[in-house]
Order: sequence, then structure tokens, then C-alpha cells
Amino acid sequence: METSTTPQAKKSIGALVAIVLGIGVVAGVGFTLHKVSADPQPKLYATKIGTIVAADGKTYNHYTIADSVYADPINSKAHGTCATCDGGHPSWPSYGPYTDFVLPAHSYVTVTLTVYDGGIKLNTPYFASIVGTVGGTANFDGVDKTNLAPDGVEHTFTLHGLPTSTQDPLFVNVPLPMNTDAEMKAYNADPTKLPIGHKVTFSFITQGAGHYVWNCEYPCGDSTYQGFGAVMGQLGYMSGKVTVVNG
Ligand SMILES: [Cu+2]
Repeated sequence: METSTTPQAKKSIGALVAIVLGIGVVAGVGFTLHKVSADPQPKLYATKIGTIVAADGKTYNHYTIADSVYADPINSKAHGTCATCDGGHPSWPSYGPYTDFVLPAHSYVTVTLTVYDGGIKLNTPYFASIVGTVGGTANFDGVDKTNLAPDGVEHTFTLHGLPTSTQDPLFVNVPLPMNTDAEMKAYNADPTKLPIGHKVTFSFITQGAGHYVWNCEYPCGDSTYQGFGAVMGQLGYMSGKVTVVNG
């Protein structure tokens, strides 16, 4: 009795194997992409505090978020609380505890950042200007300003869109004032003791829902790329996401 597989059956088995392998490859790529794009950072959802009438005469729902900026990842509490659980970068500055913000659409959002790092000088003075905020100002320790000195900056909060033509634009730039050497003295002697820091408050109005990103434009990375290497290329320290959602 003939038991060997016919040429047609061999072809079918070959095709089936190819299909299964193909599915495996697609699934593998999909899984890898999902893993890469999955966001390990906890999200901070804006808190509604009431309504506010803006300069355009419209009444907006008023939301707040608060976060901080630190000279190291441990105090930021965004990367664990021990020297070895931050991915091995104990000297990297970091926003924290959040780098991933969720804001409602068509709302008035007030951000408070308490900033604890030192600094030197921006690569480009543009990022010392306040852009895209209500009134074109930010409040620094109680004083409204339209810009800082480019050599008095520690980091920036620079929010912008992804390349797309299907969502509303959103751009905000706020430079963060550096703590001086004198203000950093206690921290430099003992990193468990934070400097007093500076309080920065600013507001902006969101448009429609969309996906945005923010990053720092101060050269706080290592010396590659004029200070934009290392920490500046890693999500969750000096960069993060802003998602504007329909409420
Ligand atoms: Cu920075």
C-alpha cells in the first residue's frame, strides 16, 4: 500500500508551515512593537478644581497637575527608591514622580512644577522664553515673567505635537529656573537634603483630543550631541507623554 505523501500533499504541508511561520513572525513583531510602545510610567490625571473665565471670555473647566524636577532619579520617585533600581543611572536628573500626563480636551490646565536642580546655560536662548501659556507668562516664586535669562535655566518643559495632520496643535515652552550653587550646597553635601527649590506655575488651554509629547530642551544629558545624549534620549526622565482626552 502506498503510504508516502503525494507531491500535492507535500505542497499543502509546505504552504501550511509557511503560513504558521508567517503568523508567528507577525505575532512576534506585533508583540515586540507593543512591548516597545507600552508605557511603563504611571499616568497623572489632571484634577478638576472648578471653572474659570479666560481672556477670550469663555468659561473653561479648570484642571491642575503638579510635578517636580530633581537632580537625581531617586528623589524623583519615578524610578524606584534605591541606587540600583533606577536602571543604573543614579546621576541622571528626572522629572517625578510623573512623566506621563492625561489632560481633558478644551480645558484650562494649570501646572505647578517644583524644581530642585542646578543648571548652567541653554544651547539656544529661544527656550528661555515662555511660549504658549495663558498670557504668555509663567509665575516663578510669585513673580510673572515672559522669559528667564538663558544662563539661569535648569531644565525646560517643552510640550509639542506628534507629526500628524489629524489633531489640534499644542505647543508650550516653559524654562525652569536653576537653583544656584549656594542653593544646591546642602544637596551636594547630602543628596537626601533637597534645596528649597523654586515654584513654577503656568496655565494653557487644551484644544481637541490628541497625543502629544514633552521633553526638556536644556542640555542636561552627557557630552554627546552637545548635552543631548544619555538621559535626554531615554523616555521617562526628561521626556514623557501628554494625552488630551475627551471628558
Ligand atoms: Cu533636562
